Amino acid sequence: MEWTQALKQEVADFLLGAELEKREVEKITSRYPDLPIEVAYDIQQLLIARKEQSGERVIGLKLGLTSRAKQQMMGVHEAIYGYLTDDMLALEWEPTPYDRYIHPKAEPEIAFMIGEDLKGTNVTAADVMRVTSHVAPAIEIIDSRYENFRFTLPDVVADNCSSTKFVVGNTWVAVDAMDLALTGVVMSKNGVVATTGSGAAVLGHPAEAVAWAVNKLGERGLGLKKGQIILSGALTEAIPFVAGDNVHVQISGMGSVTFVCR
Ligand code: OOG
Ligand code: MG
Repeated sequence: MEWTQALKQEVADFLLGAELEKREVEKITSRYPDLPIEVAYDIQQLLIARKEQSGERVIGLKLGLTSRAKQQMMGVHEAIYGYLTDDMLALEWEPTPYDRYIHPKAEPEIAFMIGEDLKGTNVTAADVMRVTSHVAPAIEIIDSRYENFRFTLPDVVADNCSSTKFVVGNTWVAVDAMDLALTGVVMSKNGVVATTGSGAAVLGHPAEAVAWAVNKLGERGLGLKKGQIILSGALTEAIPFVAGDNVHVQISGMGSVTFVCR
């Protein structure tokens, strides 16, 4: 079949509609089983363009499915990237209402603050570390628009990688002060430990994951910009939460961050 611009736009608007109306929809590949991954990234770009038209601003990038735990949980074997907008940024201690979500889950992440533009197709983890000014602990809230949180790789890419909210801790640490692979993480819900992991869970080193995304963007002539925030991917599996829950993520050497849902 032919993926015309009009069809890509239709799919982008379908997913945006699901997000706005907070309802689950059938995955795209049920109707279009041959959706190529590159077309899925085109749809994602159109979806982000719509958000920009409605006043949202792109402030960074997120990686997804970078750890074996997440890949096994979702039944896929490749990493993905999507965009973060200003509308997705929640402040720590500022509770977000549960009714803005469909079926949300929380993930512990490392946020990279990018201090210089970075673009290319041979970018290494060392390049990423060089342009990263600081890192901080973060919590990403994912909320797939698909029924039962089930999808294939092209589905989740088109859906901007399930993104909906994120919170970044307020202690930013110089990146050269950290061994990001050995860094340990503990995620708790309502004071009870839920998952544990380490930086090495993310493609061996979180900066490797970011380098992977920069090279993928490079194939499209895109790159990272100074001032952007990059979430390098969940360090453990995601946990569901409900109204009234709080999620706390502690990362050794980086302090902690809390997300509150009301
Ligand atoms: C896709 C997004 C995964 C991560 O950090 O691995 C993600 C999903 O699991 O719905 O954000
Ligand atoms: Mg994530």
